[in-house]
Amino acid sequence: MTAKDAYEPLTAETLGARLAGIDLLAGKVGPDPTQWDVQEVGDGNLNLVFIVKGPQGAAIVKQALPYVRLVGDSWPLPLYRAFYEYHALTREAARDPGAVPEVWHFDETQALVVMEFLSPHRILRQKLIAGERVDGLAERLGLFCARTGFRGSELSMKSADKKADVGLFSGNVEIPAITEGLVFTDPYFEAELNNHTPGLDPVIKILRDDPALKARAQRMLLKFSANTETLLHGDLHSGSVMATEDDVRVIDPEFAQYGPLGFDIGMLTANYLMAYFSQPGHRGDDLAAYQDWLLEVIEGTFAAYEAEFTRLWDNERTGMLYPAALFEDQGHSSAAARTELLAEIWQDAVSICGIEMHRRCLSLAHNADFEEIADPAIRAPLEARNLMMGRDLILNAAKIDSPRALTDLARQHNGKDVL
Ligand code: SR1
Ligand code: MG
Repeated sequence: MTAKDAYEPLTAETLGARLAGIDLLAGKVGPDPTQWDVQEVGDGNLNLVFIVKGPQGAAIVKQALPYVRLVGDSWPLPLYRAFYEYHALTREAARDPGAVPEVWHFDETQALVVMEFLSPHRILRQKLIAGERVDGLAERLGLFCARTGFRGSELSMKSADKKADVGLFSGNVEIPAITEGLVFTDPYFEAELNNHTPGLDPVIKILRDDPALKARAQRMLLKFSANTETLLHGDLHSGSVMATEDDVRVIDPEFAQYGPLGFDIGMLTANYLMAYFSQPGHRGDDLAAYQDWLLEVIEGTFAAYEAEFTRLWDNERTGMLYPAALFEDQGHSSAAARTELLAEIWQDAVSICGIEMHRRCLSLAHNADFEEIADPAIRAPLEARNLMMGRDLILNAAKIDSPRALTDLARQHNGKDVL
């Protein structure tokens, strides 16, 4: 296969013959494609994902499809998302070494990325559903959000470089449009692709009948679409993280775009909270201890974020923002400015968190935390707690002034019978 060949989706049967000429893949897996064992394992919403195993090792081949896999070819989606995923992966690798899988090959025409096969890693969401703990999870993802956020912004980057990169990523229109619709807008009216668990209607009515809530969500959409503070992962939920019991990697940044610093950590927090609220549907004996651990992960993630952001502020503040020339060189501490900025990032994260909690129960793409609770009579009351907490976060973000206040609120909602 050459870069000039027209795009064609791979199959497990054709992959060996078509990709045998990629030296780095053959070098990792073995030179003879007839010895490759290829399986298509994609269970996400968008792409083909193949595990390729050979006598020398294994690789992942991820290929974009020209439509949304979850919906079918009635929803076309540009192949260019593979290009943005590739460029996001290279930036994340540079800004937080070791955080993402190694990329071995990129083919723009075929919209495919060949990368490291992470093993024995599993998708974090499945581990949380299974009640498994991951050592160092909070620290690792707190560092990831702080490093990619800080180092991808003009706190650190030269403005010319950052602005050129904003230009590059501004070509990614259709993928952010998914987030703009599915995440920020669709939950708050009867959008065509929405679905929800039977029994939730009284709670949904509260949300959809509240213009103040809708206005807050739209205010966050304005920030999301208009702020180019940093390069976001853009889809940092627990399905975009792979982990063992003590190693954590971030995958799937195809939703990468420039946006507000608080976005990634806010979305991640929502997914921890959905893991938290769904736990009674998955376990009995160790329920309270496991839920406590999930809230500790949230607090620990923000603690790691703040500590790393502060370290980078003190040591890598080389961009045009908050320059030492204005502060330290004048004998003025910049600590208060940093604290104020961190407070704003926190506020954005809290609001984004609430919105993400809503969309995963009301919009198109639900998550397995709740969906794997087969009985709607068990699922609905747990989703109702999640929805009401999301509402609190959006409406009262300004009053929730710390990660501890947020986890206290989660405990309160977890004790309420909403339906
Ligand atoms: C149509 S895509 C639905 C969702 O899957 C991705 O993982 C994103 O979260 C997107 O919103
Ligand atoms: Mg994904």
